Amino acid sequence: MSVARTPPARAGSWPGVIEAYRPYLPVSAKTPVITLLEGNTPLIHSPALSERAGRRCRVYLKYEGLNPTGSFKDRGMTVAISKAVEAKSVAVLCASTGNTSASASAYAARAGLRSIVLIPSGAIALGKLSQALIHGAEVAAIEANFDACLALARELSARYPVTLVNSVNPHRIEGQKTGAFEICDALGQAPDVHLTPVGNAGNITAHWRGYREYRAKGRIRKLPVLLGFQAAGAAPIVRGRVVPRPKTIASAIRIGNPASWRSAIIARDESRGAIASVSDRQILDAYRLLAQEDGIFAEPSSAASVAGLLASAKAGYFARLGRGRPLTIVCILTGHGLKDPERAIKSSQMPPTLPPSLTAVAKAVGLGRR
Ligand code: AN7
Repeated sequence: MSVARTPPARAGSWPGVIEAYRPYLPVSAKTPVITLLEGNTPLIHSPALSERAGRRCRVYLKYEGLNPTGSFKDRGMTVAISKAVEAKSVAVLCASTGNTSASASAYAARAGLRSIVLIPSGAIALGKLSQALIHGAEVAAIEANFDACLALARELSARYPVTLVNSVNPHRIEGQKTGAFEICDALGQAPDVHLTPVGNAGNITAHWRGYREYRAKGRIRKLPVLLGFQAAGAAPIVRGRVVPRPKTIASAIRIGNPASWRSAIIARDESRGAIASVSDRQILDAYRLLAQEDGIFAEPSSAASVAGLLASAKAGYFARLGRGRPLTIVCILTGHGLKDPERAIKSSQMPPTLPPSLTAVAKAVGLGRR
């Protein structure tokens, strides 16, 4: 019997990132495609941020929270899990600040593989934990931070027959570069500036690879400037040294020793960009601004790219870069705000509890008298 390619899970126009970008990915006719139809996320124009970025700036948000498990990780996971099945693996393993584990456990469930996830105990957002649990992963909460979990996961995968699906698995990076492809396809060119949060630094590595490959294939002419943003309390690349105890409310990027450190620096330097830090206050301000002015709910770590945009605008960066030319700017919103409902509630006023009285309700919700 020949190994048939798994047909798309739903008839329709978008087949998922492997079928959409097959010539660019490490798959063959023999690779079983495990997909939840990830990718094809919207590139949304932001009037609020365009105005704040400055004259002649057009800012777009790549809303990766609309992927099947709510983050950009699905782009890499469809490739990593498909390749794991092709290699006859029966179990996958990852360490995670939450989103990787959500994605790995969903795609593993789809493929009929076991999944094992190591998370820093008490340090991941509840939505992400709920995903790993309901998809049936073996979840181990480790009394250590993410960096220690990743070291443990690497060691386990060296000693036991499990496939590591963190972004140290090259198939993850391959899949994640499709984010850059989609941006170019939507704009008809590369943006001038591409801003992204940086944690383990897989995504900035992947995006840079995507842009370079698209240029090599003649799909775009110029390359963007890449700006990466770490949280100030978890900014090893900015400081130039490992942060043993990273601290930030942005739990997804609470990482002190990024696996793709070196390739992030290459992306930064080759693109003539920068990797800088933003404070938790700046991250939360950007988080609320996105929700309240653009109607987009992204998780706090995602808002690091927008915090970076606002700080760069304030510092006159775009004015200097553009010198009167129009600039197209893309911020990656890596994950959905619903991943972390606790943070949204903490960042807001709790609603009042009222009797079912017309006048009391009208008064309390600001409708006043009539
Ligand atoms: C929402 O899930 O590392 O720089 O274990 O969840 O490619 O690591 C998540 C990272 C940004 C940083 N935004 O991306 C994990 C994990 C969100 C994230 C990042 C993550 P990388």
